[in-house]
Amino acid sequence: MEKNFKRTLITTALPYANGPVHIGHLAGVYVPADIYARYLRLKGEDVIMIGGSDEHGVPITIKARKEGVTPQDIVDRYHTIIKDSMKGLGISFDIYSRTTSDIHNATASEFFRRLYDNGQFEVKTSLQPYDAEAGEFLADRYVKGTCPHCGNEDAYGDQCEACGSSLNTTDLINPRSMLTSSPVSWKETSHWYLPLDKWQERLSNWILKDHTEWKSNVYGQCKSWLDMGLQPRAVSRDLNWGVPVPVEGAEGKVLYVWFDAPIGYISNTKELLPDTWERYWKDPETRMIHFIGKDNIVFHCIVFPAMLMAYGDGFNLPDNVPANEFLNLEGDKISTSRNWAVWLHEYLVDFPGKQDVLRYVLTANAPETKDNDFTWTDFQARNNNELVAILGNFVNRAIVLTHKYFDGRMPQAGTLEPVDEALTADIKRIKEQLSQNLDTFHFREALKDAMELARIGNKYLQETEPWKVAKTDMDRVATILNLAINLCADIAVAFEPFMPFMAEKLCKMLSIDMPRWTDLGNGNLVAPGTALGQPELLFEKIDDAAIQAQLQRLDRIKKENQIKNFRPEPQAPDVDFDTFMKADLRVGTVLECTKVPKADKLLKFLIDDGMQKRTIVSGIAKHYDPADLVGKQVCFIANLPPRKLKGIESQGMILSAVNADGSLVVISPSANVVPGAKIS
Ligand code: B3M
Ligand code: ZN
Repeated sequence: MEKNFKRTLITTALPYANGPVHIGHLAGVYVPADIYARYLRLKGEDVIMIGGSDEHGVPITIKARKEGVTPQDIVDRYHTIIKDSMKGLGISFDIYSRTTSDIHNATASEFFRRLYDNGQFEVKTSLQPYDAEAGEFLADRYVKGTCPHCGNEDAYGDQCEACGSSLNTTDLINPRSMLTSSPVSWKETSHWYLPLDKWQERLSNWILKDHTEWKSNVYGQCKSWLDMGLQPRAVSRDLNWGVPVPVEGAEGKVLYVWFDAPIGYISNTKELLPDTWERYWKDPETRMIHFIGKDNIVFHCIVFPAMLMAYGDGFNLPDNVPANEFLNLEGDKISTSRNWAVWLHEYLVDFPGKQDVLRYVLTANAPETKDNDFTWTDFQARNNNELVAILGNFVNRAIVLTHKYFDGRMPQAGTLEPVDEALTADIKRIKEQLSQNLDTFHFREALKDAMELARIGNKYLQETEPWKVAKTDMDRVATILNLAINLCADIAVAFEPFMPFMAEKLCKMLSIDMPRWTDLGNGNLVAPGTALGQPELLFEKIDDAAIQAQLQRLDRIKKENQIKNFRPEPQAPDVDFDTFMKADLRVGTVLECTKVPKADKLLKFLIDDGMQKRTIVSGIAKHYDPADLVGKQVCFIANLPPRKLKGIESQGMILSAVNADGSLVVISPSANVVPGAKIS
């Protein structure tokens, strides 16, 4: 059902202020939301985009405890980093606030209280993990114990990070408190529950019948929740960090972070527009769009709408929730705790002035329908082969040629035929497709459409060859460059939602203000006679060294993680002493060491074993430069039957240790010994 709306409220998931934001957050939420907001603004629509930091919840208290600081210290630190870096990337929030603000506290508190007063909650009592020594209840993440599946002794109450299984605290063997390490006891506690089951039917009708147009990943997840049957959900916790439960006798209890966080959208709107905020939340002619990642779907499509229904008072429900899937990094899941991420604030330092490149690459690889992968080589290729070679190239040619033939002034189109209607028609067609893709949240496709404008520009100049025509027909050259420069202006406006920095620079070069969306393709965005600025490059090549530096950083992190997470292999079955003693282990000195041709793993050693020169082939070529091993002493098994490897007879085996990252380290005696010394 197409409805006409007067205004749009865009909300963006509030990132937890327990770490900086990374490319996964950006590709999933902030870049698409910003594209959409900027597009609507260019169309002259009434739109606000709301953001802020989610500053409550257990992960923040854990981080604070680890660092020996207060939760407020943690959120102050990351709120600032997040806010500044988002601004640096040009994410155009109308407000970026935080859930520790007074206005949020008051709003969330009032929200809960109204539901409480109207009998919208159920109270339930249950046994919860408790640390008797500390006198505190324990969140799942504060309980550690042995995983019943893999035996890892450091599994958390909600998940075992060793085997990946998700757990309940009750599953853990010998659960202990992370506060005091004392064994967990269980204590009764009461909490308020929002009976989602009560809203099941309304939610079902609203989503499954009225919103069949939602993205299939979102619709599908909602359907499976609804099909399973909704259950009451606790909206309070025993914790000392959060919005206090505003009810007498609720000391030590706070609102569950997922109850207060979405109310943050309301408090932030109030903070932005103290007098008119209700227009954006309650007027049926306002539509609300939630930009989120896939792990937040149930909270935004089921829990928060149920909260709004329970509150009443005419709050709108979201019109759409275009949630994205996840972005991986170099084939692995992005993870804050494992530092497997490209952090926005670091990117801005490593690649100054290249905000648009990241925005472009993240949009081109946006995980809109399935998980997608970010790789540094793709980043480089898209910059060099698309932004530089297609987009930058076209704009540069058009402006340089105008300087050459018309002294940098926008020419009046010539009077003679042909007028190149095909190009004009193409631009109109692309604009339509682009608008439609933006309207339906297909931003990857939309970006391709915008890029198509640069492609047809290049093709046009290639085909019309104004540099040749200039010898005979300046009237025609005027037509060509008039069209080309106008196309540059079309490009500025078409790309503004995606690459606002480039778009602004381009407008400056064209000496125009940013055109409106309606004017895209109208053929007179730059008035004849306008003095263009000097042509500047819009993009520059990214060299291999910059990419290598990023890959090396990731390599280092991977190694660090492997060492941190290393668990030795279980011990092998016993071997009897006599059998073991049969192995003749010796020390020898490396006389020569060379690569084995056509075998990338093998090194050929010539070893002085005290009696003779012995050849041994060893599979450690990936881990050593052969020259570095010459003169070293190594340990080897002397009495293995000879074996042929790549045609070379190997007389023994060199001993190496296998490190956490799979690398091999040759075993040497701690001081030099005579070649041939026995190891016993
Ligand atoms: N902070 C979870 C997340 O960052 C949560 C979103 C809140 S949106 C109201 O994934
Ligand atoms: Zn496990």
